[in-house]
Amino acid sequence: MDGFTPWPAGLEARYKAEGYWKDRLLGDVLRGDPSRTALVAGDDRLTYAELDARAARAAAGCLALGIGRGDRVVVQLPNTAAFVVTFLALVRIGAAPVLALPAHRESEIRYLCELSEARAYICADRDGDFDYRAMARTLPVDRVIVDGDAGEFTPLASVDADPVESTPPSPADIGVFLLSGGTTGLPKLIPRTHRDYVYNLEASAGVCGFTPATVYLVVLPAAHNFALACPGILGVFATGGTVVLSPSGSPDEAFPLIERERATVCAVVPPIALLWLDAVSWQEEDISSLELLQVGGAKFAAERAAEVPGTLGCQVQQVFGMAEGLLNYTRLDDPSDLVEQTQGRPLSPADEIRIVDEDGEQVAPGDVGELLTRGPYTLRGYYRAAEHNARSFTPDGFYRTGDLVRRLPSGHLIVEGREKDQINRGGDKVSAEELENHLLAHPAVHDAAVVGVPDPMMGERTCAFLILRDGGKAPALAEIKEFLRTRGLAAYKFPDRLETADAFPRTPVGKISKKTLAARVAPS
Ligand code: OOB
Repeated sequence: MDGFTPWPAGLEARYKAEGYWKDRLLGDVLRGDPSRTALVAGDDRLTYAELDARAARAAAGCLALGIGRGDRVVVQLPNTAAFVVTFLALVRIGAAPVLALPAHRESEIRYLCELSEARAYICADRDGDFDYRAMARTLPVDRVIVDGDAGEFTPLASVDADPVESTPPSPADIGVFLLSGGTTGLPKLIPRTHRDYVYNLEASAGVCGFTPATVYLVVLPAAHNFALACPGILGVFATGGTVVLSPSGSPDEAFPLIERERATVCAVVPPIALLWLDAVSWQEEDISSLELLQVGGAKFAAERAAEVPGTLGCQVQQVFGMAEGLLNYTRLDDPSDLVEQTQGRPLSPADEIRIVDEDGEQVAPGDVGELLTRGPYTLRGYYRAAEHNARSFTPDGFYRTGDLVRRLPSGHLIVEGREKDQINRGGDKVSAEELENHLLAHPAVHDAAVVGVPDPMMGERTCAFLILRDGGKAPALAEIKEFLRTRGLAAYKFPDRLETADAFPRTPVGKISKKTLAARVAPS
């Protein structure tokens, strides 16, 4: 597989011998009782047998279009049954979905199509005012498949044929590509093999106590690793429970679904958890079925975590994960101080953790340093990114997370900050360099530096410092947003605030000091 960095043979043998990697495939995760409900989405209510049959027909339909093993397909679908069926169909025939978020726009999607040399792009017809079909017309792919009104393109409903036998993929093949949060000018693709992702979702389902009685409400984008496989949709399928899709995490949409479907588990980012903690006082729905609220993607404050059981009537679990692999969970039987104050401990006994200083030396136990990790479900290299990989991994294959953590004697990690040049906007990741590059294209901008500003709801918001060209007039925030929209950048990456500067403060080695810049706008 070109562009894929395999695990070394010694570790591969170990992960197999110790039972982390089994010969299981992502296409075989539907393990529930055939007559039980697997998926509830809008008006769709599918049993395991029905979902299996739909996936088999869609898989045959893809094969008939010439999509098959080893192909990549960019998938950009919202939380609908079509997403689930499409995902299952592609992984069954060994075509790897490249999972874009519904919020991505031409800048991101074009790059994903190019980098992955996608055979097809599968999208919805619209998202509110935005027309995916208009965007699709300019993309470098031979085939566009549209869920809904397809216009001149292939309707997703027509990707349907009588099931046929096909050669299954190998467990060592790439099963799915996830998107990295990114610290560079362009997003990176994370290849996840069938066997590592199956381990990821099965082990997660074990730690989170999923059973056939689990009713899992999806409020985050289904294409995000957290909602998909931590344990997520796939973890539910592997243990025989029911998945319920919500279009969003808004209490107006999510609470009625919890009440109606008697949902037991939900995964959210901190801003949604904060919203729910407030919303219980005015929402009238009965959400007493909820047993577990998983919170992750960004730091969830200990004080707020402590409020969850009393206010929402369920257990809270902190999840510190990454699309690159490593997952940390607080355990269901952890004492409350660990659940509230830490971001959990590694999922797997085979996860290796190093916490290092700037010179790469391990810090003293309990000290803060950068988290490095390797293990049976953590990537060994981004896809087709040799140069970046040389910086992102140690010579012995540890992934440099860019997260600053300290470790308690129990093994639990506390996230103390970040070293990477990224803004974590309520769980949505914004690469400073990517946004800066777009800002630099604006005619009034001479130089740009993007930093995070603390925010009570979002954790951080995005502030762009601009040095203007000689005599230039400072553009208004609305104008900059409109400019970025025309450049096809996803809206969650737009700055929330603009500041101008005459010069940027520099570190002793001459790099822009983002710390100094951030301090200028931090609330005192
Ligand atoms: C999840 O995945 P990504 O790939 O969107 O982002 C990973 C990064 C981490 O490196 C860290 O910087 C941050 O997001 N992060 C957290 C956190 N969870 C993630 N920072 C502080 N506290 C936490 N609990 O965000 C993700 C993937 C799987 C499960 C959950 C989250």
